[in-house]
Amino acid sequence: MKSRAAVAFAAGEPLQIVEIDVEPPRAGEVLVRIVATGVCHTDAFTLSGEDPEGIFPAVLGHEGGGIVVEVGAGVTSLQAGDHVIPLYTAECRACKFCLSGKTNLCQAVRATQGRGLMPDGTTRFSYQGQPIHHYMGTSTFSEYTVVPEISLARITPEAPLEKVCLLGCGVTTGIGAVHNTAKVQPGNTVAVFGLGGIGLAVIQGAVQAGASRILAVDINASKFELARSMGATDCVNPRENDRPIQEVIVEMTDGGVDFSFECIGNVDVMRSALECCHKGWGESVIIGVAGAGQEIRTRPFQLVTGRVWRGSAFGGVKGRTQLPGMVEQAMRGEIDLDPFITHEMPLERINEAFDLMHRGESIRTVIRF
Ligand code: NAD
Ligand code: DAO
Ligand code: ZN
Repeated sequence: MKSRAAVAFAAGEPLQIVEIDVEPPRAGEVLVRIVATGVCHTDAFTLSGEDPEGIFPAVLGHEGGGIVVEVGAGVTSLQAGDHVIPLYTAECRACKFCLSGKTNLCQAVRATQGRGLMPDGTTRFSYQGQPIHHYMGTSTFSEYTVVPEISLARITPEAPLEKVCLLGCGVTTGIGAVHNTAKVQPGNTVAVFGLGGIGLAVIQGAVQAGASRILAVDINASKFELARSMGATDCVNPRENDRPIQEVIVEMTDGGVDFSFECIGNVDVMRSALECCHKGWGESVIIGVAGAGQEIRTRPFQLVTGRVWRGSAFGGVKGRTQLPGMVEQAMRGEIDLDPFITHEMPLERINEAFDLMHRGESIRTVIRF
């Protein structure tokens, strides 16, 4: 079938809106009509050429919501008409990782997904006879996409897809990191570095967890108003301080915070986030994705003296099991998606969404098909 899609033909070039060919789903696969998709910093990271796994040409996009059109042979958990959120972290419920009870990092389709292919090693997308790669197993920048059954969370059809699509990445990542990775408790203090979609979701998660103080850190002061309205108690701009920001935070918080979250992808900020944690027990969670080949540094004594460095992918959330419940939470108003949606536009204007992000003017742009 034909599908309108925004294709990344080469790193560093704008996406091109073209009509691609999409093959029907094969065994274990599902054809989905994407209704809406968010545009995340990670899409921009891949498009920039910095992503070591970036492959071109490809259909990017990983924050979508859609409706099942057709299922391939052997698909049992979904049928046409089901409302779904594609998952860049699959959940097969059978691999060593899924069965460990310790991680959400299912590996069932990891190898082929990383090579921009479906699990059988081929692609369902082409343009003028030339193959186009998949991206993160989701490729939501196409009106029609093909996704493995194990990479789809079935959600209530009552949920507005143009909002809950954000649970496909940013909001789930931030809120999940607070509850599943850090396990923030009532009364804890929290510092959040980077107030994009991920950092603001961390703030929302910290409020849910009952954090007593939430320090919001960004070099773009225009982010502070929204951060405050979402529950930040203190806003800190590193550019307005002439000493390392970790020193400022340690002083503001009587020795450091209980938890910090790096939501930027900057290895120097990762160090600040670790070192602003309280001696003896403070924990820092890395969420941001740094450029290829970059490394983190600190003095080992920071860890010897009780600070802990962790990382979190998709907020530690098992998508098929937990995402439907998070959608229900959004429906009940326990997760507020509205503050994240600063812009909406049709697919034809998707490059504007990237420009807004690069200028720091948007939190999330939702693309409607
Ligand atoms: P974003 O670009 O919208 O937000 C980043 C924020 O960081 C901006 O407000 C920016 O002003 C601020 N910032 C930049 N440099 C700074 C500095 N030196 N000090 C303080 N603030 C600074 O990005 P986003 O969509 O919120 O994504 C954040 C990061 O999370 C990205 O690296 C993205 O790839 C990553 N990510 C990770 C996961 C995961 O599962 N681990 C999931 C989604 C996104
Ligand atoms: O299992 O090896 C693996 C990788 C799982 C993917 C984790 C991705 C987390 C960060 C990417 C940003 C997502 C938008
Ligand atoms: Zn698995």
